[in-house]
Amino acid sequence: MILHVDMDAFYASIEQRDNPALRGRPLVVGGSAEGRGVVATANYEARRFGIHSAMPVRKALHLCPDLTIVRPRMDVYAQVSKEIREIFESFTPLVEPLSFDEAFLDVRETAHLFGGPEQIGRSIKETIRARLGLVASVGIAPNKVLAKIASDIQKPDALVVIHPDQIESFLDPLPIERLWGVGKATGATMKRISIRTIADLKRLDPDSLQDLFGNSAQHYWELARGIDDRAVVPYREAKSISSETTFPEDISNREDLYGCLVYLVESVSRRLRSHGWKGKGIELKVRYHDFHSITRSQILPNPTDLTEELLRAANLLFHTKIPQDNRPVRLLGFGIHHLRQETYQQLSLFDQPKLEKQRSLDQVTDLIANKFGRNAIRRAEGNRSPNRRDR
Ligand code: DCP
Ligand code: MG
Repeated sequence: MILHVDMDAFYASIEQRDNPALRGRPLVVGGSAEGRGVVATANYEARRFGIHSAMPVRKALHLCPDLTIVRPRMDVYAQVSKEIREIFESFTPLVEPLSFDEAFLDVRETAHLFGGPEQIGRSIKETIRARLGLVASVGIAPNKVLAKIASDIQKPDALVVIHPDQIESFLDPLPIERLWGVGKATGATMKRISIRTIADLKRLDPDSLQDLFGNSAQHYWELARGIDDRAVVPYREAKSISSETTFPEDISNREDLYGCLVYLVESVSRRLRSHGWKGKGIELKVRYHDFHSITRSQILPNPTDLTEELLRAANLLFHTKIPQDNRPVRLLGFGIHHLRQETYQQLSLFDQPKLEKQRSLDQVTDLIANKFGRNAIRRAEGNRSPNRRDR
């Protein structure tokens, strides 16, 4: 399970904590009313007047003449942010901060140590309250998108759990604005064609989605079903390199598909070397004709930048973790994450000569490819890729 933790009225709650005279009254943290200051956040008392983030302070005062306006103290908020992150990290090393006041936590490996995901959620809330005098909302769900929606839906002071068998009944009735990443413009587009709830969105078939949303079609198809397989990536390991191909025509033959994978691995590992990075995590993504996608990942014992090693790992993932059926595939992707700049070599003496040979081979092929182009030199089992998107 993934947790999403988000502090309630973050800046405003800190101001009220530090100044008891402000408690129980409508308050915003923001710029000056004389200038063109905007509201950074409003406490829940002020929200009752319709005041919200990004509203001009002048307008907020108009809505609530009694409003207290406090200037931000960013250094204090940064310190609190650091303290909540330490609390998160006492429950799992896999913490991905999204902003000052929110983070995803992957607790799949550590939940059993603390009495399960729900108990972790409660303990985090209690620890934040006891140590920092602040209130957090927690969403717990099988993935990031759902956890993010869950933490928001009953704010403030909420703890919302979505179990796998509740995903559909939870999502279906929600207004589409609840979907993470659906902004005002997309929301308005959807409403024009009578898509108001997530259930409405789910009824659109892939072709209509493609017509309406182009490149984002896949994204919305998955969102509407609560599908999201992105990993929680701790901040310091956030760097990644990947490359993916959408084929001009779907590929059903597994050998052809493997050829494309070899191509992708070669180009990703070349880019890895050009940055002087090594990577430890590899990820394979397959999207089928009907928009279903699967990703399979693996952590290698040691970080590497050798094409041969990455290829071997990708080969194994491909042949053991991807169904070897003939379902037509529309997109294939390969990525490397957990990157770091490696200045020393950590090799067993035993492997050294073989690895040195691989390194020389990579150096020579990189030189040739840089000079004469990508297709001048490639592995025999690799395909040329007609259409590639790099990230
Ligand atoms: N913030 C800002 N400008 C915005 C939005 C937010 O400066 N347009 C700042 C102030 C918030 C903090 O970021 O306190 C966290 O943002 P949230 O969206 O989580 O809002 P709050 O924590 O204030 O309220 P909520 O209880 O809805 O999470
Ligand atoms: Mg918040």
